Amino acid sequence: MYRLLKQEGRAKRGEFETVHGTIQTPVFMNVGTVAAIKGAVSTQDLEQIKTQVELSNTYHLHVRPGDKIIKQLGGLHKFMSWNKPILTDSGGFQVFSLATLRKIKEEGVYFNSHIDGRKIFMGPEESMQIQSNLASTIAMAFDECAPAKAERAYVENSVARTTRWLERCKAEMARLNSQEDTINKNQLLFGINQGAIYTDIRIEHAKRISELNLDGYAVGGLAVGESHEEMYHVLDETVPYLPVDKPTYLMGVGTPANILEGVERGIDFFDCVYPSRNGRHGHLYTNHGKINLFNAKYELDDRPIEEGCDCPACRRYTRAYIRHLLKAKEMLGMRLCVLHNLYFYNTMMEEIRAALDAGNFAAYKKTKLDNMSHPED
Ligand code: PRF
Ligand code: ZN
Repeated sequence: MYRLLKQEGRAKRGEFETVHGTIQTPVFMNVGTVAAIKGAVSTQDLEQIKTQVELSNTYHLHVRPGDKIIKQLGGLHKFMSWNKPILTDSGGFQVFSLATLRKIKEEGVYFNSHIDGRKIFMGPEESMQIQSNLASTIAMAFDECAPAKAERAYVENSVARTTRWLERCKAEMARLNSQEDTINKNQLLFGINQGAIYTDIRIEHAKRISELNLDGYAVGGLAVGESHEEMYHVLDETVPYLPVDKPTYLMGVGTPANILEGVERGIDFFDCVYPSRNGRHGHLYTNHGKINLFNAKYELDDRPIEEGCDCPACRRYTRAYIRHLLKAKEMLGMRLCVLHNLYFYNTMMEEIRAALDAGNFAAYKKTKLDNMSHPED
């Protein structure tokens, strides 16, 4: 159940109640593709860095260790010891970005596993069955994410098929949720809007999927090579056609600036690998822009990554020390950097919610963007 608590322009402040707890939105989901946050971050850590939702992937967990094994072990929550909400992506996007020798048919996608090359078939029903075995809080519909530069005729066909797949996902999810041996009989389903940068296709599709009365709606197919301006334009045109009383999710986005622009355009949920990936490379987010700890100027810097930051890295350690850990390839270096970056994102979302509550999101956004574009030194 989604409650729209407040609106400022199109920006939404909401609350999404699930069987695994209530999610305050806007929210940034922390990515744990294979049921692990990269950078040796544990679920105990997640509890200390204000993580509300963990995100895992259907495709990866199906390939290894196998969703049937996770089901036998009581589902993903129990398996990874995380009792708050989990969203699983459907496999659609990962099949298109990772798998080889792909063949898309009406029934689904034939491809080879990126781990051992074995032949796999995944269609809407298979994706729902795997996600039901994983027993995530929110399952994503099985979609095709067409390349940003795809031709109009290709996108029209692809979106029409994605709509038919969505209807099959909805029917299969209803069937699975009513079965005796299903772990999470309240599993939720989010539909995914596609259409590349063709706004008329996007709008038609948004209207069409809104009629299906799903639990939430994602905007997919963005941040796949188009410009930021094109992405913002698609959101400006499309989000108004998604139900305002349901959560909206911008998949795989993005930088702090992308998130602020997304919130302004009515997005509730975000996810991205940037904070964890950048952290593993020593690139750290601060309120004065990104810093690279490998830079020699931090060799004798005895300040925390960010003055005033309450994350596990900044509470105890200096830039000089974390830089040393990174250079010595000590795992602790990466870990502290990832913890800081996720804490930075999660804290920014908290600030966004507070600004929306107070009715000053526009001012908050401007200040945050100004600060981030002015380096400290
Ligand atoms: N579809 C799915 N997952 C996704 C995307 C999509 O289009 C994207 C696009 N940025 C990221 N993750 N199912
Ligand atoms: Zn910090």
